[in-house]
Amino acid sequence: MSNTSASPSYDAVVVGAGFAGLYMLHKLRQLGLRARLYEAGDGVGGTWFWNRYPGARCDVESMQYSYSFDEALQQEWQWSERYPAQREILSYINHVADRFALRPDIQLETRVLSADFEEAHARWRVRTDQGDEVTAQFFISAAGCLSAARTPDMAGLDDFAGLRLHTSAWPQEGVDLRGKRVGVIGTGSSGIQTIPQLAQQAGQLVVFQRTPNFSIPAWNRPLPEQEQQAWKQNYQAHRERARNSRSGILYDYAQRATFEVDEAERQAEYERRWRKGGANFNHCFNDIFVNAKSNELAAEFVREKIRAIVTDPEAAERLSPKGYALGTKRLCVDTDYYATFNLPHVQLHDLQAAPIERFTATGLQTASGDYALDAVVFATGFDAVTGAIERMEIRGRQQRLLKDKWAAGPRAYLGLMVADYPNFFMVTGPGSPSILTNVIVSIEQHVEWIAELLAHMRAQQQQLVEAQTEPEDRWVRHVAQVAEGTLFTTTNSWYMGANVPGKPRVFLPYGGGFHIYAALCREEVAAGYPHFTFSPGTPA
Ligand code: N01
Repeated sequence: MSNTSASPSYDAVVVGAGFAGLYMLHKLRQLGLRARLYEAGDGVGGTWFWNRYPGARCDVESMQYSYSFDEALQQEWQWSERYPAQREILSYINHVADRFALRPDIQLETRVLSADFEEAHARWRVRTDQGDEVTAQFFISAAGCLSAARTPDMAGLDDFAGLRLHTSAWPQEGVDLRGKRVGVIGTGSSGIQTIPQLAQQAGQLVVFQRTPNFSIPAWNRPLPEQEQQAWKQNYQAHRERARNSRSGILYDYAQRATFEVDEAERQAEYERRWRKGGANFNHCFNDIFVNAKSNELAAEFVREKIRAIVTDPEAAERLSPKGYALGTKRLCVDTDYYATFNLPHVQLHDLQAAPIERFTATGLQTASGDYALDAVVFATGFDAVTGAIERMEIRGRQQRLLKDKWAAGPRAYLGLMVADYPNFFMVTGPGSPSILTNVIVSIEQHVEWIAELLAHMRAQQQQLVEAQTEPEDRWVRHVAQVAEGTLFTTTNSWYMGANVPGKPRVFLPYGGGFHIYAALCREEVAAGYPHFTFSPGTPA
């Protein structure tokens, strides 16, 4: 075992300079801890640094998609639109990095390769792709839920001589696709946002769709100063109400079930939600995620909208999702998505009818014909939630690789800590509400919970903390049981790990609601952390 004294040492190493990592760093510094944050990109921003594809925009409204921890910050920042564009969010997060003077502790263009818990010293040894080797008491992953991008294995891909792009690794300098023949593979949130924008540039656009998705219009618009000011006057109260909700977002959560109202009232409610726009549609009735019949009515309403928008009935049918419940693949929010298929230079190719056979130097071949393409855009998603954590070689007690411990699915207590991985924390880890919520609300709750635990350890003169195995097992079972009571488990989605070949089919987030989860975390603290083991020094 190597000698710890030879390596630079920190109190904490944090991975990732997105919303989670930056706030974690800020809190660590407030505790007086020496921290090093490693970030693979050459700038801060995480998701919003990488996903620069045309049309990238958040589907949580601007006034809610921001930090709440600093009153002056939330009062001073001005948003320009109802839903923030990628560029504006990236400016905001850069502003935060400067405002709280975080940059000196951030090392960019550095990817963490491994972290080993060395039992003899009770410290983590962290190695990076830039040759750094440091030790730290605490190792904290803020690597993101949707940061390990996926490009599917496709025959002949390396033969393709045209431009190959991924929505989550869009070139910073932009790409000129004017007049080009462009193919897009994938119709999830990223594809649905970028397709209308690419259609404005491309000479010809072919959309390769495997599974159609449900999408609700954003009705994005400028955000008037007056509206912002009105919101800001009650900012803390709005934030508090959001934290007391299931998604951490101020949606209009229905109190009624679908069949408690008659057909006319139901349709009126769907229509009202459609006109309001956004993912609020998911909450039109309170049984939509648990009752297949209720869900089907809402789904059929959206299909009717698609049929009304798309003028070619055959294309409308192919764009209409069937065979899975609305919202069980993440509901998309768009600007002009379905209408884009009315444009004469936009073509929809149904991969279920004719799969891609192979790429060639000049395009790709499908079972029903060939396409000549100058550029291909992969909007094919991520190895979600666990991907970025598992891509690091994290070894806990007995040098056990976390990926091996998670071979049958991730295991973590409250999604925060893993038994046998002392002093290792995850922000928005598997088994926490994370991706089912306004992720910034979840991030703040996790970071504050971790910081409180570290302060507790200091007060109690404890050096090590780890989750116990039995509570972890119980939590993993509970997360699965909550999911089993919903329609989510009936669909092949990235929530279920189903988009990555060989990934265990496990519902990754905790679906019981942010408010309930946060209360459980508070109970753990109030009871004196009964499901964790503390130790004052290095183990024998
Ligand atoms: O990825 P996805 P995404 N051949 O996994 C298809 C967040 N986000 O980047 O459904 C052909 O949803 C795949 O098809 P199928 C948000 O949480 C938020 O779009 O597996 N097609 C699917 O259509 C979102 O849910 C925002 O059959 C293949 C697509 O690629 C999450 O990120 C914006 C294929 C992947 O869709 C991920 O969204 C953007 C193959 N071999 C993203 N493999 C907002 O805030 C995959 N596909 C608005």
